[in-house]
Amino acid sequence: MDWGQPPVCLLLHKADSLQRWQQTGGLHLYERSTGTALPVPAMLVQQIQEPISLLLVCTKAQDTLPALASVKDHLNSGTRIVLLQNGLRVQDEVRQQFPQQAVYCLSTSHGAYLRSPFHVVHAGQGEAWLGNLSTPGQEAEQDLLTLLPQRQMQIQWERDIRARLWDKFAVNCAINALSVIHNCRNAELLTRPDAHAELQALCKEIEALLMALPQAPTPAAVYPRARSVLQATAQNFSSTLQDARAGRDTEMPYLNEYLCELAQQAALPCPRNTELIQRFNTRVAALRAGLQPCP
Ligand code: KPL
Repeated sequence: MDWGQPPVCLLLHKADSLQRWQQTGGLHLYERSTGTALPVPAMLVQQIQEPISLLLVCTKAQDTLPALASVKDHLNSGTRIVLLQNGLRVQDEVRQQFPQQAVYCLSTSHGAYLRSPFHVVHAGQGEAWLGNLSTPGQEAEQDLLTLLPQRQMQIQWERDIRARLWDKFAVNCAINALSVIHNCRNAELLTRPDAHAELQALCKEIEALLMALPQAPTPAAVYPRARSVLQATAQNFSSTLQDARAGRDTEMPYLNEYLCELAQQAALPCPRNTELIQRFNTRVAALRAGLQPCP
């Protein structure tokens, strides 16, 4: 991927991460059989001197608010914040806590995993949608699109980004925890008969919940969406499996746990999701006990 023109700076929190970045020579991206070095500059958050005009927040959902708090003195009313997290919950929290800034979401189903720190494998061509969360219904903001890798990631403008977030949320609720329980690549949720049967039943419950939840838009059929994402990212390990294997916190409080919270608020039963969360927790504990390396 050739990132191209705009001046980009990676903001890091820890001095040892910056040192590793310098030793690694920046980001290394592997696509098919090609490796590309992207030697973008990096600095520690404490070293920022100038106001930030465009902030891409590429953290996990649970790290988003602390990451924003760490740079808040460098944001002004002209700063645009682009969020790349799974789920829906943290996006609303950011919008509420940063009313001065325009908040955008980039929702993507591209598959990617870290081979080692700062070495990223692009493991599946997905979709990418960008939209303004603060002011829904906006026409395409071309200047923002040109600052992002629009062509390389095939980013399309979305006037109703909230609907896309719900759509992706449903797909992540169907795939991510299940891939941890079966400890498998995305494709295997379609090819292993036991996993596939569970996927279908789970999709059915997620779809029924989305239909019944007052705040959710009418869902597209969840199983066909999940299947096409799994096919497109067949060789990928879901982000939740990567986190679980590496002993990191996962985004489950923002995925199936959040879905169950919404269901409970609306007095809707969600037995499959509840059981999934229990099995997921057992599996994560087992993975932690035997700490397996990153795929
Ligand atoms: O979003 C993903 C993730 O892993 O979090 C998918 C689309 C499932 C790709 O693995």
